[in-house]
Amino acid sequence: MMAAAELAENTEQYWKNGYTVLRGLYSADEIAAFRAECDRLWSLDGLDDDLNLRTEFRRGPDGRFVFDRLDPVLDISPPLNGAATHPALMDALGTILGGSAEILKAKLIRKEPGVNGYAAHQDFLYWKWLDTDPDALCTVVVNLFPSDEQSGGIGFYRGSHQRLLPGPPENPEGDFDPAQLDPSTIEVPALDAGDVLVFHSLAPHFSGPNNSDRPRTVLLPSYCVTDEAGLYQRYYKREVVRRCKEMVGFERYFATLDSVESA
Ligand SMILES: O=C(O)CCC(=O)C(=O)O
Repeated sequence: MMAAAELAENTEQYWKNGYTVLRGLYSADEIAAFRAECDRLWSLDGLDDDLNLRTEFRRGPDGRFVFDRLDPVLDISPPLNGAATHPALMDALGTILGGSAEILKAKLIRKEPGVNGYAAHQDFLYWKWLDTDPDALCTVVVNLFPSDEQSGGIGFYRGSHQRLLPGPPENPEGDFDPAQLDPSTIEVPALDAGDVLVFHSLAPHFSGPNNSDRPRTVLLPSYCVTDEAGLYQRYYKREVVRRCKEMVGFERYFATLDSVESA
């Protein structure tokens, strides 16, 4: 467990800046075991199948689709489930958020060298349907390798987590336009393997491409302070239907299908 004084400082930073970094929650052996587990997961049969609803793709260095995330992941990975529900983490989250946290969702993102990052957004935009106070929701980033700006680490606009920012005029319900925020508030925390970022559901964040020569692998569980049972089940039942309805992640499948039709 973390020392109370250190955790008090983390709690203050979290509410002031919208994020904080927790250190020393996992042992070096635990991190090594999580990495080995990621290698196992990445070699499972069928991950590269376009119709696998668990996997999503991103554009790689040569413009081709590369498989970059497993979402959900906890149900097929007891070790990563252990990471996301680790007593030291749950204890720290309880203090920071001021109440007992339940897992909402969890994904594993492995950003290979050269692979693109994620445009600026606030997670809460995607969770409006939960009808929950944004202060009750957060995301945790468990870093399995060192991460910084060069390797495509996550960057934040410090202290801009007070409200949901509007999208651009042509898409007011969409992700906010980063031009409305002050670029001098951007920080990309440099993290060691095992460091844990915790960020508020309204914290505006983004990431760049991985320009390093190592994968930047992170486990990203999100949590909610709630008494409601079955939140995780509710989230993924809705998410699986959404992906099918909105055809999320099927781009490569459709491209292949079109080439078959015209052959
Ligand atoms: O892994 C990354 O680089 C960013 C991920 C992210 O921002 C998200 O999934 O919300």
